Amino acid sequence: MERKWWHDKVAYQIYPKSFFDSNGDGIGDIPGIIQKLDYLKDLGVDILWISPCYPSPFADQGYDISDYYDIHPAFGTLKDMDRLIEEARKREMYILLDLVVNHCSDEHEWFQKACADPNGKYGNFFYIENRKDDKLPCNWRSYFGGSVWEPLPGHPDKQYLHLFHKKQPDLNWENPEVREEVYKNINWWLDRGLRGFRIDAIINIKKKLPYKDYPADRPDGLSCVDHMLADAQGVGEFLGEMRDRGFASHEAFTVGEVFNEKDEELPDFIGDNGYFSTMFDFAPVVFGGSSKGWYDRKRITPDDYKRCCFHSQKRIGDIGFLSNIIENHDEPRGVSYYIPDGETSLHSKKMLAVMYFMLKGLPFIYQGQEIGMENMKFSSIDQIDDISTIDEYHVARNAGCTKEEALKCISLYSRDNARTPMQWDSSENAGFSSGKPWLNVNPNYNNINVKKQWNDPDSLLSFYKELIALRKNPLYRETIVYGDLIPYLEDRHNLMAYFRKGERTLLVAGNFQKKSQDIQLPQKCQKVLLNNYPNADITDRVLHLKDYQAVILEL
Ligand code: TEU
Ligand code: CA
Repeated sequence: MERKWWHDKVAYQIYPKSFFDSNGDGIGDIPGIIQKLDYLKDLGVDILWISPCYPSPFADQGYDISDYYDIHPAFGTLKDMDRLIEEARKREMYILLDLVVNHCSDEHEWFQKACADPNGKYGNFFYIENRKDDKLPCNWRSYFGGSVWEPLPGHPDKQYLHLFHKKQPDLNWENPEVREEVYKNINWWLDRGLRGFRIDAIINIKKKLPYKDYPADRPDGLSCVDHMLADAQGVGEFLGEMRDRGFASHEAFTVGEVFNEKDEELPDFIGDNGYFSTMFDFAPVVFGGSSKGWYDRKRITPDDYKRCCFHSQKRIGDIGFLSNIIENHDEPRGVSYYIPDGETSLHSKKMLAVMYFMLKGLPFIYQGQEIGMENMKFSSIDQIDDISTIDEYHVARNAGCTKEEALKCISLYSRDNARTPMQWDSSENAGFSSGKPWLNVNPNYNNINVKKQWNDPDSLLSFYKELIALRKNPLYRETIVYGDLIPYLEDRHNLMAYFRKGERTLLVAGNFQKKSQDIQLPQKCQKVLLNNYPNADITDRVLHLKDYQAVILEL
């Protein structure tokens, strides 16, 4: 694996709408991000991925873009974005934006023009089909529920394809003119000083054509898009072209949101000169998923979590560099999800942090994760904004769940868990906004906030700072960034332990339960590098781990 400038960095995801509101309208904004850059710098992060902040009707919270060359006025202006890029650069930080090009908004002028003249140039920017005796071209189910086909506005005889929401029509990547538009946009942003992109939902750009049905997997007679994607060949041609025509000239850093990739494709995706610099490891995220819906999902256990991480590490080997996460804006809070119910504590939160952060790869921190923000307690479906959660609620109800059962399962997985405003301090609205926040603040903000944790050496935030500092410590950087990952005592229940072996040998061990357990050390411990307890109890090479204790030892 070729070494890259970004391998030893730490990345951080900002969901701008919920990060920091500088003008009291209840919506986080770019000037708000600029005000918090020093906080992020002091935390130690280098690369900032900012979820979409382009003009958008917000049907899917900005993942429905109506202009790729501007900023939504609620977030600020292009000038603000230029200033953010510049202020970040001064602090040796790098900005990534979200590249959302599987689809645009139905309010984008391309789609408006396609509706005005479906047979003209822009009709071919989308997937538009004639309607024949009420039979749909295929039975694919959109990610947010219902058929992927929707009547084309103004043309009852035609319909268009949307794998996501009906306000997110899919762009026709088979049309070279569409691809040219995408590359033009990529270069336009890179010319402005942007360092790169997080690439949204990219596997979806290749459709299996001509349209055909797949086996129905729910009573609605529709079939999850995954079946079609598994069957579609040739996404690599588009991705290679995008790399060469879009990313290459500026050596942009890119992180792909890739699901469903095949093993043999990994070198093409993130090997040397891959389509992307890196991609997220979603193995723990998708674990337990059910084609029936969230209500049928299997909850991940600590042993499952460990196996997912180790499996990904083994699979990727030295091919490339994965990006590791415990949460993002599409997922529940990691501490509420990966730690069994009732066991969330400062110790267990720190343990989870150590476990994922020390894996080989690029660690991403999602806003609020560093202070241990938790899932929201939703008491009614009316408190939910997210379209995906609302759909899953109805899926659960239609499958026979009571209101309470449906609410319980969507509360566990809802994307809104991660989208509640960032908790800065204990003042009104958690210091996020002086106005009414667009989404309710989690009422636990008095206990969980940045201000409270910043000067507390025992806080989760201070612990994250230590973890980041360790990754950058010249004595350990080489081993933490490039050392091999070798699982230790892999089959031990509720223990996650692995070596990082490079210049030095480190042992990372976490007791993923309240009950203490002992492990035999293979070698003498030279030094305790990090510990979520004041002491590491080691006698005769036996390490005694307390309730959710995690340590990083140098052997
Ligand atoms: O997510 C892509 C994706 O595959 C989602 O369907 C994901 O599985 C879903 O959010 C689970 O509820 C990306 C973005 O991260 C997401 O926020 C967008 O909604 C989606 O693309 C469409 O742009
Ligand atoms: Ca604002």
